[in-house]
Amino acid sequence: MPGLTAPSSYSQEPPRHPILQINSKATFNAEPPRSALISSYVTPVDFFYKRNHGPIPIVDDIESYYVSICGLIENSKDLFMRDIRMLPKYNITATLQCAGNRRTAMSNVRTVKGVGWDVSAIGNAVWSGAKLADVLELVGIPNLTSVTRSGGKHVEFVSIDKCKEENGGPYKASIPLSQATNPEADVLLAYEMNGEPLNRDHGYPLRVVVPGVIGARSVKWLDTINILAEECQGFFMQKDYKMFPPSVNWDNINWKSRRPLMDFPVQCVICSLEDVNVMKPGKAKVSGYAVSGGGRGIERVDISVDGGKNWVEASRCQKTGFPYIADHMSSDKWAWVFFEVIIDIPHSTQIVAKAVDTAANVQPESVETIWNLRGVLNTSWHRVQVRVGHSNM
Ligand SMILES: Nc1nc2c(c(=O)[nH]1)N[C@H]1C(S)=C(S)[C@@H](COP(=O)(O)O)O[C@H]1N2
Ligand SMILES: [Mo]
Repeated sequence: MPGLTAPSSYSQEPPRHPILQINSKATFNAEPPRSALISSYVTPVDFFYKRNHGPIPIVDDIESYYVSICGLIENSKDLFMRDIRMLPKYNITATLQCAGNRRTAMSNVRTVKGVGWDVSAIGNAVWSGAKLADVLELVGIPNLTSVTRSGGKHVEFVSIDKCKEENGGPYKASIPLSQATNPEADVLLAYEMNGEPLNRDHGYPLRVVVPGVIGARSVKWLDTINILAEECQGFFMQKDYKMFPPSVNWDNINWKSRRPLMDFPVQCVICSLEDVNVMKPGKAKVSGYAVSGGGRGIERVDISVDGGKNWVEASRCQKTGFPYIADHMSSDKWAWVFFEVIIDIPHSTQIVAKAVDTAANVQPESVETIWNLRGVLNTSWHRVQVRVGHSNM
């Protein structure tokens, strides 16, 4: 691999911030505490969740690193970093969310398989790089193409990391060519995150960012782009990151019966409170994040202080806490919003949050009804418990 190598052991992992809660060390999977997540509209790189399926690759020579574009196109081409940097640079604020976010809460219903994420396998960053639509145009595939002359309909991204699920082969995924060649879809080959070069954990020197789609399709440490007739046949497209009905178990599962997950549904989480809270009676702030996939915005967030019988609408917060976004205030088609409401808590109760997106999709009420054996897409109403104690009793 030109300029880029993938170690087979975990002895050369990058340093990580101590605030992260580690769900597994090798492969490294970690998320920030929920309270830290809402301290800044743009998530600092150090706090951003890290989701890996193998040891972190190492760039040993950035000058000789290139991405090969091949498959069903007339002329294959190798693009060096300087070729990619020559294309117009776009800054896209996009929220990346792992399909396994909030899996732990789903596993409380019945056992599921996968990394035990709490509510912070999500982050919002300003990604900078070339649009994939421009890159493909450079190799002779015009914008808004849904099939190439040689029959290509999908764009596969191949990394170099060594994943046990791929029998030691690299992580890979694909998206439809129509999305890849649509400039409005804002799919990036990103070389910067929050104004700094990508770090190793997040895909240095180059990663894909597919806004509005589950994180699994945003391939890090990009090595090859393949134009294919069929979608990518890799493990993470065909044997993982699919959602099954509650009736499917490990004995009757038929992977072919379901499509790979792409756009994520509407989601919201209360981050100002833990799952269980002990407090005095009085006012409390309920705040958190809300986001939807596919470029759909958030219409509103409803909060209940009586387990879901009565609701008040939360207000939307100003984008806070990160100087870099001062000049990017309007580019948030793909990004989360923060919500906030001050509520009165007279007695022990359950606080609930649910979001509605701009297509009027609402989060499902109960996690039981969306339970699935891989524990993906837990977007059920977010519930936290408060136990009110009277201090003078
Ligand atoms: N090459 C490669 N790309 C990858 C992965 C990986 O393990 N290897 N994990 C995917 C998954 S499942 C997610 S959720 C995101 C996580 O991106 P992050 O670590 O930058 O937060 O990267 C995706 N891209
Ligand atoms: Mo993920």
